[in-house]
Amino acid sequence: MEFLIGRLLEDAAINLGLRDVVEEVLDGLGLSFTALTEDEPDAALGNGGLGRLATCYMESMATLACPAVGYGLRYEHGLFRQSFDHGRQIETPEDWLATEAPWNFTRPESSYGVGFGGSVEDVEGRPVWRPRARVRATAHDTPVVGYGGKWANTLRLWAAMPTADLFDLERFNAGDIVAASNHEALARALSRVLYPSDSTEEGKELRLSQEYFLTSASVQDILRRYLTDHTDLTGLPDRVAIQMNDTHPAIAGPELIRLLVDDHGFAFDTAADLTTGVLGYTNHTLLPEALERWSVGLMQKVLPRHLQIIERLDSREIEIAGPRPDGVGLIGDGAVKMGDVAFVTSHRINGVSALHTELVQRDLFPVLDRRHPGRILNVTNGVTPRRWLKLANRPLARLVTDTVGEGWETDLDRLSDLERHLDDPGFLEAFGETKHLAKQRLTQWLDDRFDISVPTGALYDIQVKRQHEYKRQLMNILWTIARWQRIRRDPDNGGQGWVPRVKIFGGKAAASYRAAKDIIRLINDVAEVVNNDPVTRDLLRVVYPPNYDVSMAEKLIPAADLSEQISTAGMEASGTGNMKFALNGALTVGTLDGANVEIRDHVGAENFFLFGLTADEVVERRGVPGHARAAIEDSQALRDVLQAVAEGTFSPDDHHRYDSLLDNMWNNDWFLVASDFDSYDAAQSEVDRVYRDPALWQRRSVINMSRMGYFSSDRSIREYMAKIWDVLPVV
Ligand code: 26Q
Repeated sequence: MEFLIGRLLEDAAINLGLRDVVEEVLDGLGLSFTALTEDEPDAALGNGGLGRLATCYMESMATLACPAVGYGLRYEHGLFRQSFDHGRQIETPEDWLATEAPWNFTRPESSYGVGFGGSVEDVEGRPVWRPRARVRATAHDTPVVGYGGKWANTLRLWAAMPTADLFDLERFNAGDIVAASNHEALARALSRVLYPSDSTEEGKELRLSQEYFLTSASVQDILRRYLTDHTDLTGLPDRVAIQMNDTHPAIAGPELIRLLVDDHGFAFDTAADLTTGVLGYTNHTLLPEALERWSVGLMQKVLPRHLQIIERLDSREIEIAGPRPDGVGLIGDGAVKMGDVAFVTSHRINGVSALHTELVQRDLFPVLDRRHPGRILNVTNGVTPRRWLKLANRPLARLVTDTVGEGWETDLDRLSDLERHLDDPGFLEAFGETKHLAKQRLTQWLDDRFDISVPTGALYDIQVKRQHEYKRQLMNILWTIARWQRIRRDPDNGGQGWVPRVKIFGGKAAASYRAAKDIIRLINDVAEVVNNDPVTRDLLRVVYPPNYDVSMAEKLIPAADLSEQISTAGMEASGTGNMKFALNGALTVGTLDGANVEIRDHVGAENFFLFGLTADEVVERRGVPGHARAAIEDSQALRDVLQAVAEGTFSPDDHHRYDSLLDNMWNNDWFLVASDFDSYDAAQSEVDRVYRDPALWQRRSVINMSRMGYFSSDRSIREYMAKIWDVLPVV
């Protein structure tokens, strides 16, 4: 459902080996390459990590010559644009299609009908679905060029159009004009807008219809392609693999079974076996509110035939794996559980980091895992080094080539050669210079774009990601307040001075997510006070540039000294920003969560600022009544911070602005900000200590970068190819 693409021009130019040539030619014409690239809209057809991962994987598949099509929706409006009004988030519609899209190739010949609603009739003992409405899906293709330019794949995005077939016309002629135009309204709505909620359940009929529209068009396209070269559909699992990106397309199982049974005459069990052989399911979240469930009533209304198939799949699961405990099954509490549907229709289910996969096994699918042992496996996420190093950080990429030679772009383990230069003063100086340059580029941009001025000589401490309580931007800003209070109390820190810090935040909150929006406002309110305080100005700044997107990430990440990966343990499935920062030489302050665990294993515990409760301790602590109150009462620093917020220090015009946030801190604190605060504070002191020793910091920075080879998305894709898809490169 999501591809968070960003801009493509420079990416394509790099992968074709033409970037510098293009720049030179444009120079000769008096045109600026940078200005040209910035003319391209940043395509944000995704919310966050899941959509960006899909895009990195598309790029890696093209680079590895793994023949693949990425299927998605051509949303007219991508993720909303974020701006701030007196610190409050305002959402406005995004308009990436407003300008001519040079990457778009419309394929009117690739077009399919997708049915909705209606009823299932029994025709001579066979079920026949008679949909009430039909919408056409038309393909819009974007080429995805692999590094080296030897192979390209296709990103195929479906646009919804009203059907002009007899079906409508009959109704129209019969005088049912409203019903006939309902199709038009449905079609226009289907690919109109991306659902802007990251990890929150949206029980909307339109969302289910969007999911089915994407899935049906894609599965039909896959069968059509297969049948142009083959006649026997029993060979499907040997030739086709479909990987579901979370449960958003989980109706793919029932849909493929429907097409095999209803259109191609297969027996149900054969169809189900073929389907399971084809499908794989990647889980990206454990948050209960993000696990998709559709009420039986809604399923009956929108997809009556699929509901029958799901019921049949449910009985089949018992036939295959034997009697099962009460309360287990694809349908429960009046709703279809899409995670369970995805599980039983897939031959492999994977989590996205080692810890996450363990939790998927233990907490999400304990029963299904026991009944179908060996289906769950781990594929740790990765990021493409082409975009996230070569494109985003050209000076550093050049230094890498000068130091380890050519070819690291497709063999990221080669970064380990950097460690041989840990005592080479020439290399270290050049390495330091690349960080300095990145900071200069960033400050220049902040100044040009937002009129924000920040010092370049400070520690750049960055947290950019979607706003969500479990990611704990709140802990970060509360700590920033503590820092401000300390500097004010003792401006020269007992004679040793303060490490100057620039605290940078970025990220959008779902429009309806009240708590996340309160936190955004608090960060902006704190920035207003702190940045205008003459006592602390040179030592502490808080910056929140609005509308964080892929292009902004490319500017921020290279400039970071410190990467904030501070989620409540057990809640961040993997994280991928954590990998991008470390690849650009940032050190991480983080919890034992998601891929942080593996990053720390790779870079060495001594090169990672660890703090906080473990995932098991988090579960235990939540069971302790009054844990938040106790933690606050134990922490002088946190008490002072909360008191300042409560007194209206950052909201002088409205002392009650943060009442609900504070009440939640004292009396609930599900995400354990209070419990982890002192431990985070200690880790931040250690950050200061190491940063005061530039040689030590730089050594750790080089080590971090040099050990990031494992986190290339090429490694992840090779694992999918070998362990799930059973496919080899075609070049
Ligand atoms: C569901 C129903 C209705 C509307 C929207 C949604 C919805 C949309 C997006 C639910 C979830 C998402 C996105 C989830 C996501 O981005 N997960 C992230 O996936 C990354 C890639 O694996 C991980 O690195 C992150 O840890 C995980 O949070």
